Amino acid sequence: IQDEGIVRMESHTRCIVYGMQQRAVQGMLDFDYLCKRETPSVAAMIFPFSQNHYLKFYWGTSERLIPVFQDIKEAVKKFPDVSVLVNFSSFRSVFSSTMEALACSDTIKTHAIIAEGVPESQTRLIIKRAAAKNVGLIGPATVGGIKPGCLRIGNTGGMLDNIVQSKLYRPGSVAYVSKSGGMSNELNNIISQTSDGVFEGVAIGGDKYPGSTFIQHLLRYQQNPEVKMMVLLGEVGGTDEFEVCRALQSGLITKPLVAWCIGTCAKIFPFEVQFGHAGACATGESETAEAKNAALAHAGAVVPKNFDLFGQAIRDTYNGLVASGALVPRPEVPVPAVPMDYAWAKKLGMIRKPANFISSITDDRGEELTYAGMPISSVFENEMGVGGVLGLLWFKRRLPQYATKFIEMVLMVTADHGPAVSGAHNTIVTARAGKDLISSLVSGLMTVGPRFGGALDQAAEMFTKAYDSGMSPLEFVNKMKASNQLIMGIGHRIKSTTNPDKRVTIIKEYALEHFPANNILNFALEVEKITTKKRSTLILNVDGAIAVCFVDLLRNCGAFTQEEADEQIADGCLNGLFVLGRSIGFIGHYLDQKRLKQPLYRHPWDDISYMDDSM
Ligand code: Q5B
Repeated sequence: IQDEGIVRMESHTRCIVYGMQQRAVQGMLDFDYLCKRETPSVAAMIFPFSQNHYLKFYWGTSERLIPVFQDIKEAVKKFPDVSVLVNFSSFRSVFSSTMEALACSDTIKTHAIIAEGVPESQTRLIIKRAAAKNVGLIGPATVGGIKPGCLRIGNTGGMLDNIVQSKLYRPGSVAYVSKSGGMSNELNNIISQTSDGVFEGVAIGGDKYPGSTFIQHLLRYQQNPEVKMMVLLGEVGGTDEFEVCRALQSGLITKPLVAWCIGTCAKIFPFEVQFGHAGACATGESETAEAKNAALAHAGAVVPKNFDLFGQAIRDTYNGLVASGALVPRPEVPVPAVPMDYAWAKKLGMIRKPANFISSITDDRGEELTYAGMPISSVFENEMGVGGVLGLLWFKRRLPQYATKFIEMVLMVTADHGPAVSGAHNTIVTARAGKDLISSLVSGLMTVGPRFGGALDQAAEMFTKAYDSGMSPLEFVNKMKASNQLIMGIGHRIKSTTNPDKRVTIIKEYALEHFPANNILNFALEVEKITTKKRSTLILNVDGAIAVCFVDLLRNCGAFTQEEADEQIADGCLNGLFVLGRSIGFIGHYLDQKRLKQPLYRHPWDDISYMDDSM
């Protein structure tokens, strides 16, 4: 047995991380920073599914860029100092990525393979190829390993506060090897409480064919003068512990070894139990935890009666070494400050900061999207329709049914008014110029303004102000004329008293029948009587009718105070109704033009009057 090809984690050891494991990489860098490493242990990452790019990570409180390569060959070439590959590929792809890395690199000396469930046949091929190249393996099915002051492989050691609690930011005198990655965390904790701490720990992984064995790591520890005692945590299944027994008996291992094999409870079952790890199943008496514990004790390891006494056994062994002078406890160093991620600190309620953004209408953070506090499923259960949703999102109110129906009617009557109106025309011309749906839609919407479709807000304001001031409709018309102002919501290019706008009739009649009050509408209808006497086209148009009815609705539906209703109008919600409704038509025109395969539009010369105003 020789230790060639097994990982050597030094304070200058650098890794390449295979896989888009940003949390793990950040965890490794945080560990480096806690240990006061001079350089980040992660040199680069590999992610075959994206182009080469950089990712930003914290280095303490500042930030560093780590390159991400698509191709492992390129990364290896760029970083010849890297000696460890931490491979997070899934069990499906880890074989090919490991083989590729073994083939393309002579500088990577250790592979940590994290994936669980790697087919045994593939693991054995990896082991064979790695041995031929004198490359050490940790895993598969492992978290990796940790060496305080030097290197943390992947997520070994858990959260940062756990690393601090287990004093993994500085080396101790105890080195361990464990099968289980999860239990290696427990060992970090136990060893930190019962000795001067962990010097190094490796979890070889729970598969039947681990890439490295207990004895390989124990022999490394045996040869390292800084390791004063060793800990082995095996488990039921496999026979690797017997190699350790032989090394103890032959004198290859002379340092104190505290050992335990987990799985003694297997005897309670009347059949062979397969525990969580693929390799954790005794296929014969010698593979039981009892048999291996007895053999280890017989060979000279310190083996407690049960796992509860494992910590005590480590403590007694450690104290004995200290008492004999064989071990001088490592000096304590000040506990380093742990830079805490903002998101984590906020979750723990430790920090606060004023938000740059406030939003009060929707929330998608929980299990279910909410509209003004109402879960989306309730929106459907209550059959709220588009009108109800608009009420929730625009006004944060659950409006009565007659109101939500009215909103839907508004969207329906404003949906389109033919291809000749300004907005539809623009949409069509834009579509025919080869632009996309959104550009064509936006081009149409840009025409919505005081003359076309965008008169609702001002119409509502003018009629409401006049009504609230107590002036008569005639006084209002005269006042507007005297100040040379057009009355918004009055007048239409083609509709008139003789060619009435059916849309206005629909809106008006619904409001008169269903709304609790129609003060502003009635005022506007009186104004219309006066203006149409001047000119038959000066009717209450669709913008005006919707606007005045909406003021009546918001003021009288019971969901708002008058101040709240007026504030909603002043904020410009009414033009929003036209924009929303007419978007349906503009999109229709865009799709129609595409369907009809219409060519580029060019306005005919004979429809343009060319004038020379210099004469
Ligand atoms: N006069 C709409 O004008 C239009 C007057 C007025 C007092 C008024 C005009 C206007 C206010 C804005 C408004 C929404 C530009 C219209 C819509 C959606 C649409 C569109 C569609 C759809 C029409 C002739 C004479 C002049 C003017 C006087 C005109 N308006 N007096 N108050 N409001 N209205 N916009 O026909 O003495 O002869 O000089 O700006 O509410 O956009 O279908 O097309 O669904 O897509 O070009 O329905 O009324 O009339 O400007 O030549 O004026 O009437 O002072 O008097 P016209 P003009 P005089 S709905």
